[in-house]
Amino acid sequence: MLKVLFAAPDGLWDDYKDHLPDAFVAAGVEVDLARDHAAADVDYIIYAPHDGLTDFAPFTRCKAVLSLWAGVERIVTNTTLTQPLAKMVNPDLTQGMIEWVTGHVLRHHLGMDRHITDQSGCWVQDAPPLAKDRPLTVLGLGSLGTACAQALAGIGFSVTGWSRTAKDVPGITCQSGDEGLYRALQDAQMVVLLLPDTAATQNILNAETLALLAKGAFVINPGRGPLIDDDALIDALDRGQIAHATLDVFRVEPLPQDHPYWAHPQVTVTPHIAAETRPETAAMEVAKNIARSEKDQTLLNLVDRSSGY
Ligand code: NDP
Ligand code: OXD
Repeated sequence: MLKVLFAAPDGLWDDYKDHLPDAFVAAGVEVDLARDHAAADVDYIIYAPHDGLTDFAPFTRCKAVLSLWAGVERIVTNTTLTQPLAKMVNPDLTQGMIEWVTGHVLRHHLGMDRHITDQSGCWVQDAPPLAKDRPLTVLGLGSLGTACAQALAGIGFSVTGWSRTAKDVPGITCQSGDEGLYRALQDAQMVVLLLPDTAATQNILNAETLALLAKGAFVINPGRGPLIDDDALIDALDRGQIAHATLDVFRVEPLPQDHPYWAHPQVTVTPHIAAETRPETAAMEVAKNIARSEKDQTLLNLVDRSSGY
């Protein structure tokens, strides 16, 4: 019987302990699931960032580490981790992100705040443009970025997407590489960040790249905090180069109470809730991947250590 270690914060054990056994049965693998297997006995590790497990070296027979998170920046740089690492991709996670991104894009596109907060009796007919006249850029065309880009294009937005490698996504103008970044950001009225946090993506939105956007553009970041140079963003907000930033992720989480983002009138903070990994379907993904590994099939959603995601 396979020994699977659940190495994640306490609260997640409560969420997963009933779903995982059912998922293993459905995937046809016999598993002894526990939080306290001896390291040398462990076949697979189900992992979410926490302080309890930082040294992977003693897990000598472990065949793979399966992340419950899509973003793997807190584990991929761990030099003791030599086992294959799979990130979380899951339809519920993707759907959650589509809903969060679409909602916040439409809020800004339609100028909803003005009408929600101003009910003073002043009748000013300032209709928003149609989505097709609102150039919008999604940075990152992975599982989440592509799904969001296509959902927004489906509403009618004129969507450009940017990725590391060249892509061809129906309905999306695709750009890649350094030059592509400039083309993707130039005159964009909204930018959605769905990049991983790697050495190559940190501060990708900085004073120089923010200046490429159309004046009064909107920034929406459900990716990771370090993608944005915070000082440059606040400066761009104060100067009106950026009209509003909706931010779900931060360099330090929870976002400290005295962080300027909380008090800034043109910033909306949401507490890292854009897309949540749902235990029932995430358990199925993990079990499916372990079953694949046991059949000597390549793991799905393998992290490439050299690119860091
Ligand atoms: P993927 O790994 O599937 O996709 C990442 C995308 O970013 C790919 O298109 C990749 O390009 C692109 N990329 C990476 N590095 C670069 C670079 N240097 N230059 C240009 N493009 C680059 O990730 P997901 O779509 O699954 O998730 C994206 C991120 O969303 C996660 O890493 C995580 O940080 C965040 N997230 C946030 C959540 C929240 O609740 N706020 C929930 C879940 C995820 P290429 O296609 O060429 O490889
Ligand atoms: C994730 C996240 O990476 O929740 O899954 O941010």
